Formats: sequence, structure tokens, C-alpha cells
Amino acid sequence: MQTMDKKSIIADLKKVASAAELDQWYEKYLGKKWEITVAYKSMGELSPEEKKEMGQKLGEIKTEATALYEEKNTAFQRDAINEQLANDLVDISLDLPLVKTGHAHLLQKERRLIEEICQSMGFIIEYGKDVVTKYENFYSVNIPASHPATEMHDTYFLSQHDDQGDNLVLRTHTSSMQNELMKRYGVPLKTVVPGKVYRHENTDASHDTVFWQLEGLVIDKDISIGNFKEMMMSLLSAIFGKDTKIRMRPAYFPFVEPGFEIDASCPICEQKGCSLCKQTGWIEILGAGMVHPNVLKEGGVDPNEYTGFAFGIGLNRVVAIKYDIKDIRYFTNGDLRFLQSF
Ligand code: FA5
Repeated sequence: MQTMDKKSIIADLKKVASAAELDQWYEKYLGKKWEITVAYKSMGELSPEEKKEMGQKLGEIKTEATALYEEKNTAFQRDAINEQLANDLVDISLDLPLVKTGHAHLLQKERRLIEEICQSMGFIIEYGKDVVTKYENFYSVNIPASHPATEMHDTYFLSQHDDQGDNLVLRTHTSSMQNELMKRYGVPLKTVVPGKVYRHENTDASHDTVFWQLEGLVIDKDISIGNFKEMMMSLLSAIFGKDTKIRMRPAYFPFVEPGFEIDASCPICEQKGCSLCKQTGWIEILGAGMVHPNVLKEGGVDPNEYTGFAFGIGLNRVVAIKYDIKDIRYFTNGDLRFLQSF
């Protein structure tokens, strides 16, 4: 009981100089085997008056010691945190190995950029589905089953069927969205559809089996070839942002009348001839034309009242021209040396 002297308990606590010493102090006085507990237990032998006096004294010691203990404990914890913060300072001048992070594929960065340009020109952006019906890919855009034009696209057919019993197809062009957009939005309409398309064909520097197209469809009253040309030239100069020569020539697509193709000058050989431009100096970048009346009718639009133009830009070729990439297969062959350089 001699240690139950309040002064010596508090004096002991005041001498405590570290968190470890504080733990020892706690064990000694307030822990499970603390001396105050032992003192409480030994009170059974005392008379009621002595018990009362001793109980009161022990209570006071406990309250005061606990408060002082808490105060010391908080101070030690604060010191520990401050010390950790002081030691955890980040040295921003230190040379650390670079953390390799991923980034968007060049094609996708460019696609987003072109989408922004199109949005600023008032186009709605839509994304279709990769797996479509024969109706969407062919029939709705004036390519009947018997039409030789179906041969123009080497198509990947799936074993699954649509409700007409026709095999589903991996879309061969983004024109497969034209009909749905006319039906969904009606007219006037100004929309672009970026999307992946699939063709079963031999690959070379300007042909791949999977590539991106960007379909444009503009329908309104009195839309003319002049409107088409003006819009196309502004779009292409905004996309390339450099001196790329453009030429337009007549072409055939069953879903337009008249139809055109647009070529861009080859940046790789400066038009002297190379494998990308197949020695011609020009690379075909898009097909286009005035929307065929049958396509308008099929989309529920009156061709006597409305006209329009459509275009399908080959994104891989456009990006290759913009960045002087001599073979579009680099986009899909997964070569990290190529991917990491953009
Ligand atoms: C079409 O796909 C038409 N749907 C385009 C169109 C839309 C015409 C609306 C009229 C109106 P074409 O098969 O030519 O057309 O493809 C369009 C563009 O895609 C080409 O100009 C070319 O830039 C690109 N392209 C075509 N085949 C490949 C291929 N195998 N690899 C990479 N790009 C290709």
C-alpha cells in the first residue's frame, strides 16, 4: 500500500520520457495487474469506515492518474505523427525511374479530335453496332441480294441468324447506320458515325481487314453537290491541318447518285510513287455522293422534298497521311515500338 501514495504515482508519471516508458507506467499502475487494483482488492479486510476512506482515496488517485496519462499519451502520439511527417517529405528533385502509363491509341486520339471538329460543325455523333443484319449492311442502302455490289465487300458472315433467317454480318461499312438514323431522327439530319468495319481481303500498306470509318449523313431541303464539296473541303482541311492536296473524281456506289471518291496526296513519297499510294501519288481516303432516292425512301424520307449527301471516310488512311505512316497495318499489328511513339 506504500505505493498508493498519490504524489509518488504522479511523480513517476512526470518522469516518463517516452511512449515505451509510458506503457510501462500504465502496466504498473493502471493495467490489469495495476497496484491500484491490488489495493482495491485488499480493501475487503478493512472496516466499513476504513473501506469508505480508502475507496475515496483510490478513486481520486485513479481519476487524476488517468487524466494525466491521457494527456501524456496524446502528446507522445502527436510527437510521433510530427516526426513521421518530417521524415516523409518528398524530395521532388530526386530522379526516379519513369512510371510507364498507358495512353490512347493514335487512331482513337485522332477519332476523338475529328469528332470534336464534326461537333463544332453541327453534326450529331452516333455509334452503331459492329454486328448487323444483311438488311442494315446491304438492302437498306440499295444493295439487293442479287446485286453485284455485294461482291464489292468481302464480308465476314456469322453463324447466327436474324429474324429473316439471314446470317448476321460484321458490318463492312458504316453506311449500315444510314437507314436507322433516318428512321430514328427523321429530317433534317446531320450526323456522323465513327466505327470499326470488317472486310475479308488481302492486306497491304493501304488495306487492312479491320479498320475505322467515319460515316457522314446530311439531309435537308435543297442540299446540293456544292454544299457537299464546301463541307467536305472544310472538314478535310480541319482534319489534316497541313498542306495536303485533295482531288475529287466520279465513282460508283449503289447508295448514291452521283457518287465520288476523294484522294489525298501521298506524304510518304511526295507523290513520286510508293507502296502506300501504289505508285500513283494519291491515296483514296473516302467515298461519297448524293444520297440515292431509294435510300431516302427506305428511311422514310420523301426524295421529292429532301436531298442529301453522305460520305464514308477511311480513318486509318487519313491518320496515316496526317502522321506520315507508310503502312496502315502498324495500327493493328500491336508493335509497341510504333504504339509508344505517339
Ligand atoms: C464505302 O465503304 C462506302 N460505304 C463509303 C460511302 C459512304 C460512299 C457514303 C458513299 C456514301 P469504300 O469501300 O470505298 O466505300 O470505303 C471507304 C473508305 O474506307 C475508302 O476510301 C478507304 O479510305 C477506306 N478503306 C476501304 N477499304 C479499306 C481497307 N481494306 N483498309 C483500310 N481502309 C479501307
